[in-house]
Formats: sequence, C-alpha cells, structure tokens
Amino acid sequence: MIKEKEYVKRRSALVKKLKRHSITILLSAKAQQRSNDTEYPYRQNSNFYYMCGFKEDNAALVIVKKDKNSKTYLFVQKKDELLELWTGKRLGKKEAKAIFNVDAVFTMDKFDKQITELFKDKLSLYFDFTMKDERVDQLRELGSNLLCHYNISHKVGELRLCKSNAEITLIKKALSITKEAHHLAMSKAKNLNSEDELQAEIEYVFKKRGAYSDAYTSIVACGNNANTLHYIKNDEKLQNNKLILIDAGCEYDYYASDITRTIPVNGKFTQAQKELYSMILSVEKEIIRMVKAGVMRTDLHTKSEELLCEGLISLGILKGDVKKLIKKKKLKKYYPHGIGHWMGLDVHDTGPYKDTKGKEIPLLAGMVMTVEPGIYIPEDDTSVPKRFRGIGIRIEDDILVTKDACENLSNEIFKEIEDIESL
Ligand SMILES: [Mn+2]
Repeated sequence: MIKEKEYVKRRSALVKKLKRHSITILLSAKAQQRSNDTEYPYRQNSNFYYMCGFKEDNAALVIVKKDKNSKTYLFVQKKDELLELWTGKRLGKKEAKAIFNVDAVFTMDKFDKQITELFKDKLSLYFDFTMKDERVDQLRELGSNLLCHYNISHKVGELRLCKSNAEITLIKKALSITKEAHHLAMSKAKNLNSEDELQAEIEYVFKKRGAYSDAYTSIVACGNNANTLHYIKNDEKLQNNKLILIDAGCEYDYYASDITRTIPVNGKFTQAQKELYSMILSVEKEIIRMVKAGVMRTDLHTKSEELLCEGLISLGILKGDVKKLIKKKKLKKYYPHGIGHWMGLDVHDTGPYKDTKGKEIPLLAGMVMTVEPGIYIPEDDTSVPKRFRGIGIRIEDDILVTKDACENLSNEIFKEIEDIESL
C-alpha cells in the first residue's frame, strides 16, 4: 500500500514543476458502459490515482498555485443511500477529509461553481485534454478565457518515471503472483486442450491470489498464432510439438507486471525450437546485463537488433551482412517491435521517453522497464529453412534500473530450457 505521506510528497513535487499562477485539474476515470445497463469493471485513471490514491468514480483533484503557496482540493461523490445500495459504498466528504491530507474536500455537485470561481483569477490551466470524457468539453468552455493551457499528463508522467520503494514492493508482489501463474502454465499445458483453457488457468491464479485483474489482455498463442503480435482471441487448440507464447501479467493494487514466456505444448522443445529459443534467450540476458542508469533505451534496442541479426544469420534464417540487413529492414520483418517499455501503474507506463526539448531521457535509477526481444517467423515464409517456419518466440522480463546495474524483478520466473522442461 502507498501511504498518504507519499501522495503528499508527490503533490509537492508536482507543485514545484507548475507555473506560479496556475490551476491543475485531474479527473477520475469515467465508468465505462459495456452494454445497456452493464458496466466494465471500474479502474481509476492512473495519473489521478498517482497524485491522490482515491479509487472512486466521479471525483477530481484540484491544485491551485499562487506564488509559492498552493492549495489542494479533492472533489468526491456525495453520499447517497439509494445509489450506494446499487453500486457500493462511497467514502463521502467527511470520511475523505479524515483520510486524505488535502486543504479541503468538496462534493462533486459543487465542482462547476468552485471552478468558475477559481477561473476568475486568470490563471494558467494544467489539464489533460486528451481524456475521453464529456467533462473535458465542459472544462474547455469554463476555461476558455484562461491565459495558457498546458498538458498535465507530461508533468505527472515525469514524476511516474522513477518508482519509490513502496511502488517497487507492489510490482514485486504482482510478479510473485504472475510467477505462480506462468509456472502453473508450464506444468499444465501438456494436459490441456486449448489456448483459452490455459488462459483460464493463468487468470485463475491472478484472481485467487488477490490481484485485481490482468494488467492487459493475456496473449496465449500456440504455434503460428504467436506471429500475430497482439493475438488475444486465444481460442484455438493446443497442438503437439508446437510452442505456446504466453504474454500475461497481473495487476496488483494498481501496479502492473508484464511477462512473456514461450513454452512447448508437450513439455519438450524440438531441436529447431531449442536453437531459436537459446539464441533469443542469450540476447535477452545480454541486453539485461547492459541495463543501468545513464544508458539510452534506444541503444539497448540497437544492440538487440545487432545481436538478433547475428543470431538469425548463424541459424541460416538470414543471409548477408548484419549492418546491411538491419538498414534494409530485413530484420524488422522478424523483429518488428522495440526492446521494451516503461512499466508501473500502466503496463505501458505513460512516462515520457523524451524530455520537453525532444531529447531522449536516459535510464534513471528507480525506473522499471521491460526487456523483451522476440523473433516471429510466419509459417508461409519460404525464404526461411522449413524447420523454423511457424515459430514465434518472445522472452520478457521486468527490470529495475539501479545506479550501477539493474535488478531483474522477474528473475525467479523460469526461462532456461531445462527449468521449463522440468515443470
Ligand atoms: Mn511488454
């Protein structure tokens, strides 16, 4: 759990980044309708959650900065016995004031009036106008006479880049559940019929161990299906002698995990699978060894391209010169994605990759990034030796950047061939 003290610290760090006379408005996520009167499970907006930890719908956080002073206001839903009977308990104004260390708590029905009052001061407005919400248009109208509009999500994103110890603890907890799920998949695949059965086993562990849900839709792709990068249908039969690419991670108390393992259906890698898998695994390990503060993520990607290209040449899948093959985008056909991304409250964390001047942000101690090289060979690619066709392999771990090196947070999830086969 993140303590209130930490949220206060985050807000004062944000205030330091804001213009002298400004108002910042962060809105809660809106409950999304699925069909008729059925809703999707509610999940708070990550930026809003990061700044205050409030989990309810129909809420707002407002920070007013005047010179060096700042005031923070939380808007929450009014208590309503009848509505609470249907949709669950609301904290209400009084309780919220006792829990959250803000200057004042208002109910949401006062929002327009309060904001109109605050907007009279000709401040600059920080807001996320990209949110999909009718309240955005409303605010745009209310704030049309304000001096300047800035996007708040970049500022919050900067704060979210480096994780606190409490955040790392939650990511580790998410990973401990995800580990159990992947190990269960490794031991059960042999006895299951279809991709969705395997998906069910994985997500059963997520729920049973107290994770809110998956951090993203699981990919369980057998054989050639692994060559569809965002394959989420997961409804085909598991085929003997094929591999299954499983990209699945739970979200625990709002923090993500993002793990890919590629395992044989019948528990044993074939010779061709083994050769390709070992090559990608050694590249993954080599890239993880390079991760430390100061390194550029794009340099990790470039290195992964070189190593994978060399590997494909040595396996006879590509022919020619490494540099030329990469330049002519011959490798991109088999390695079409990046080496990894930031991870945190979101599986693809929204922290920026470039600073405001457009310069790449180097790795910083406390960042968490994925390292996930992969090779995908379509089954109809006749330019590749037959034994490799229809194989898609990705291996993905979650890495904490430290000052002089890094810590592989998912180190305990099996990825060595012998370990996978032993399960
Ligand atoms: Mn990933």
